[in-house]
Amino acid sequence: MNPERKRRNRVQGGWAAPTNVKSDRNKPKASVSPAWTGKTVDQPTERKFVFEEPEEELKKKPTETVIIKPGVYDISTEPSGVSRLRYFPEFIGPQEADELYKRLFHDLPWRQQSDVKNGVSYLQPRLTTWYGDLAYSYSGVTHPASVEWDPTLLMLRGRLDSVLGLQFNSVLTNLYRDGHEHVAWHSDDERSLGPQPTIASLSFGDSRNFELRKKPESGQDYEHSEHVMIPLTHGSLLIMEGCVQEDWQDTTRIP
Ligand SMILES: O=C(O)CCC(=O)C(=O)O
Repeated sequence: MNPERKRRNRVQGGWAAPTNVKSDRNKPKASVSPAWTGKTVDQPTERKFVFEEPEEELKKKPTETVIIKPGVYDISTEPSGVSRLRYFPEFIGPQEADELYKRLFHDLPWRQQSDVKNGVSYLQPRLTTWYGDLAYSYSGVTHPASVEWDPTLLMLRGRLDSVLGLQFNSVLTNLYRDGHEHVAWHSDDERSLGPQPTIASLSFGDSRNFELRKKPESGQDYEHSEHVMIPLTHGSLLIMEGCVQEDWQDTTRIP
């Protein structure tokens, strides 16, 4: 294998106007059954409380949905509306993807930024660049506005705009240099991105796992929430739209 392909480079572009994914916010929501029931049993002389173990079904971790085929996937329809993924595993053919990978790897001004979490500053486990009309801030990192786009990114933006009919306004690129580099669980829900941003992720280099987990409803936890996994391949495109950033978190790790 070409040693450069061992590095995981991933280009993520951008944020557009809200999509026309239909919300079902006003539809009635099904009620949720309680997780366990305590049954009272009448006794002739006293009332006895009999505890029943929760049914095994309700305690089980929900299975993970794995997406590998091209298509449109509505991964949830509540609480805020439809959360939609669109996946194109071969958006860019392998030869062109090799060429684009090399150009992005060599031409972009990659930097390792510092995040701040709970008052402690640490180096991000990846390199990034940012292009956009506005500055972008998250976790104590600010990428200043940068309107002089790299030509390869500009070309890719044009292709996304024409295929998807959307006007992307910014791009955050991530370079994962080895299997230890990653992005931790988060949502791209910063106010500067506007409500229900559409995010297009283009990937180049080795495949890596992109995971989503549903934000739990009250009384539940992430361990028992729904999970979706997509092994993002060289040249693939993933679109996240509708309520994905509102109702889900994502992370990426090398398997
Ligand atoms: O590289 C990826 O696919 C995930 C990156 C990401 O979620 C982010 O930078 O916000």
